[in-house]
Amino acid sequence: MEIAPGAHHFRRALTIDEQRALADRCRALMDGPVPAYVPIVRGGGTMHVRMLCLGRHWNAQTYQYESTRTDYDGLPAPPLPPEFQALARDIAGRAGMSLDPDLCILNFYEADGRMGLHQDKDEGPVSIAAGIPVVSVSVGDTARFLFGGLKRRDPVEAMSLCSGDAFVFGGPARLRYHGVSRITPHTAPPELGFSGRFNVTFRQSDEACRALS
Ligand SMILES: O=C(O)CCC(=O)C(=O)O
Repeated sequence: MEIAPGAHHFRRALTIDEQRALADRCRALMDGPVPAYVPIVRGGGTMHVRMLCLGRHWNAQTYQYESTRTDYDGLPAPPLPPEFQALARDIAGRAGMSLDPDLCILNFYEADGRMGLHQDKDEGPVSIAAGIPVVSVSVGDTARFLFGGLKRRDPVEAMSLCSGDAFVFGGPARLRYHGVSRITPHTAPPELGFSGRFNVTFRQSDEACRALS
């Protein structure tokens, strides 16, 4: 469903088996040798998610991507698995867009997890000007997702992102503000056997744009 020009919400884009496989992979990565952590942003605030970046690390102090986590433990960002890239390409294609992701941010939200309204604008001017989309996939508890306009104070639309949903925003929607105001606990499909919410977003950097041109 296109909810605004360039913004698409796909309900249950993933089957329950695909959701389980994605959650298992996210958990293994987040508890792996380069573990997820709770970032502290440059204003000093603590984020309300556990985060792990793949491909390159998004530095919460400089708001830039880098190869090692210089704002935390100096470890290198793990590579982006090919099956994650394939998933993101496939979902972007369903929205009629093209994405060759080299960046991925995994977030895990506990029951009290949230994320303030923000723009995704650190992937580079070329990628953003081209409207290359961000592809977001969610598994687990339902989130109240806020989707605003191009200015922070523009009105926001609230929608539920449920387990298996995908959300794509590119083209004229690429810089729209968005965030998560709350998680509804105990809404994950019981077959998944966990509570909390994984959200995976895929992005394409200017370096990846240049490598393709
Ligand atoms: O969890 C979500 O649905 C949104 C995540 C997000 O906005 C981000 O990672 O930049």
